[in-house]
Amino acid sequence: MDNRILDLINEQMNFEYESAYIYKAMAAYTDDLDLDGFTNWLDNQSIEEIYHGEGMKDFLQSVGYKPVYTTMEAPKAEYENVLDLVKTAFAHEQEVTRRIHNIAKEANGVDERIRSFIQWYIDEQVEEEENFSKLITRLERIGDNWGAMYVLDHELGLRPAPQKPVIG
Ligand code: OFO
Repeated sequence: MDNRILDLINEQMNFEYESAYIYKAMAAYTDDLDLDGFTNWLDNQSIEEIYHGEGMKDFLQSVGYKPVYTTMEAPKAEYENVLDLVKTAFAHEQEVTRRIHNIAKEANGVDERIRSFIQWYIDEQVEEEENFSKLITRLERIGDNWGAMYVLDHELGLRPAPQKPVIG
């Protein structure tokens, strides 16, 4: 297998774990505002990111590549408000998408096993971006209306803990 592309997957594995860390810090911010639904949603998003990282770790190990764990930056702890937080999360997901597409581009025509493996992540990113993009729209409509905010918060509190997906 092409080690240069496996290195990119290793890098992305670390970025997925870093995403989990970022969402934990975001959950700490919303918990501080007593928005329990947002906190639940972000905590579950963090678990999902761990699973994304695990999928890459499992793949690397299955092809005999020993994963390397790198240093993570301390995540941002403060935001202007919840809309600012969700916009930051959306921008983060766009960056994840860019990196995943880059792996696919590098693997294309070079290693079909890697190209096929990464397809799951390409599809997943469509949903990831859509989730945050919809939240931005809803929060922009809500504005300073805390009654409407609590309706959304209640809804986000219903997100169940994710199951480990079958990847690749
Ligand atoms: Fe793993 O999709 Fe978000 O970061």
